[in-house]
Amino acid sequence: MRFTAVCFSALALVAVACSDSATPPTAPAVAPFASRLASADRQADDAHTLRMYDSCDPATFNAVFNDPTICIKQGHVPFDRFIAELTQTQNAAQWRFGPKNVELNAGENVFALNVGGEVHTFTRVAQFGGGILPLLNDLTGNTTEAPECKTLEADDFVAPGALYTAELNTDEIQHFQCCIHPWMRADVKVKHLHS
Ligand SMILES: [Cu+2]
Repeated sequence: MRFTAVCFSALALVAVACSDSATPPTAPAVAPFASRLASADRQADDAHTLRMYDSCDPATFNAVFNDPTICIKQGHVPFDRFIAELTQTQNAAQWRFGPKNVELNAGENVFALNVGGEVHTFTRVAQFGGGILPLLNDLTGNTTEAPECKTLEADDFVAPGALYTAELNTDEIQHFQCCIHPWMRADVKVKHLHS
């Protein structure tokens, strides 16, 4: 089955990239996740922070990949409905960055806090495009992969409850997307102080 093979290998890569040890995956306890998220939420400055949302249903997502760590927070969208929504609309509306537009100064940091149950990335791209999972690219019409998604490093994968930091450059508009779910997108506009 092409989907399982493709996604399993890509997600296995994510799992390897996020883990320092070769121990087999075990279901993470809810308490560490909740406390990690609470601590990251306290650090987050709302004016500079986007949140990364999803609504994965752990029972069905984890069963598809036979991996209890794919989705570690209770969401409401079973895997088959996620695929059906993508097929019909090229979008899974609850997988998103919010807000989608932020205005900040060049040189400031923008933070992305993962409040979902899955791993996401917050990757600056010159142009929005496909990510690292061919099936999700195909279903959402993102047939050209964003080159920045091909050079991700281990610390570019943002675990549930984790806070990712990107420093803004001077480009007037900077595009950020998830390289796993390429319809998750946001624009940061850089303010011009002296115009
Ligand atoms: Cu994502």
